[in-house]
Parts: sequence; structure tokens; C-alpha cells
Amino acid sequence: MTQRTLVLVKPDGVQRGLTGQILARIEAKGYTLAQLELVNATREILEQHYEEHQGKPFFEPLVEFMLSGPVVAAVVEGDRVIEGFRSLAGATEPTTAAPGTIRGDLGRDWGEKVQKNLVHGSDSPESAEREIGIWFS
Ligand code: D4T
Repeated sequence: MTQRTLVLVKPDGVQRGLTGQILARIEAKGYTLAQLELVNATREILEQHYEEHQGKPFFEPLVEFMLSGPVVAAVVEGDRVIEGFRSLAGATEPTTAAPGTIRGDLGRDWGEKVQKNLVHGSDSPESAEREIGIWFS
């Protein structure tokens, strides 16, 4: 069954003018953009989206970072797209993310309390449906 996932181009990606490159990689891989929107996130959206990270030391810097500029939210479709997009995105830390991945090729550490790692992708079908409901309600 065709899957869908929530992809976010985070504020660092939008501010650095990398949205086009990131979306192009998703399309070049063969996935479909089903919904696409430039969004100014609110604290309420982010507290829901990152609820599993509440209380962690990077939570507040993460929320502040995600509020620092617009985000591109996309629903992306394709067979095994959840796994496929996470593979395309690379590891959480851009410093060690493999070359060839979005984070590995386009990201780096900026010495801040939060990893600015360009993109988000849902990590399971349940997370995808929950997150799509938050960003596209
Ligand atoms: P997202 O959720 O943004 O796709 O990223 P990951 O799945 O790769 O990472 P995550 O949910 O564990 O973390 C969410 C978000 O928090 C930042 N972060 C994470 C951070 O700044 N420091 C940390 O130690 C961790 C674990 C980066 C991504």
C-alpha cells in the first residue's frame, strides 16, 4: 500500500535557499508531492509535533529554532516513503550524516544548542498520520 509521510524543510533550509534542492531530491527519487505549504509554525503546533522531546535539554532551543522563520510542510507519497525519505535525509547530526544525503551534503554543525538539520521526516506510519493532522488540519 502506498505510504505517506510528513516532510518539513526546517527554517535553516528555507533561510539558506535550499527548499528547491531538497524538494528536487524528493522528486528525483520518484516520490510524489501530494500537499505543499509554506507555514509559520506556532508554539502550539511545535509542542504537539515534538511532544516526545518535551523536557529534554534541546527541546526549548528546538522550538525557538523552528519558530525562527517559515517552514515548508509537505505530504510526500510513495511505496515505503517513510523509510526512503529518512534514508535520503541522513542521520540526525549533519556532521556525521553520510555524504549523498540531504543532511550530509547540505548541513553542518553551527555550534548551537540545537542541531539545525534542514529536514524532518516522520518515523512510522502512526507518526506520519499524527503529524499530517497537526500540520494540515
Ligand atoms: P526529525 O524529528 O527532525 O526528523 O529528526 P530526527 O528524527 O533525525 O531526530 P529526533 O526526532 O531525534 O530529534 C528532533 C530534532 O531535535 C534536534 N536534536 C535532536 C537536537 O538538537 N539535539 C539532539 O540531541 C537530538 C537527539 C534535531 C532534530
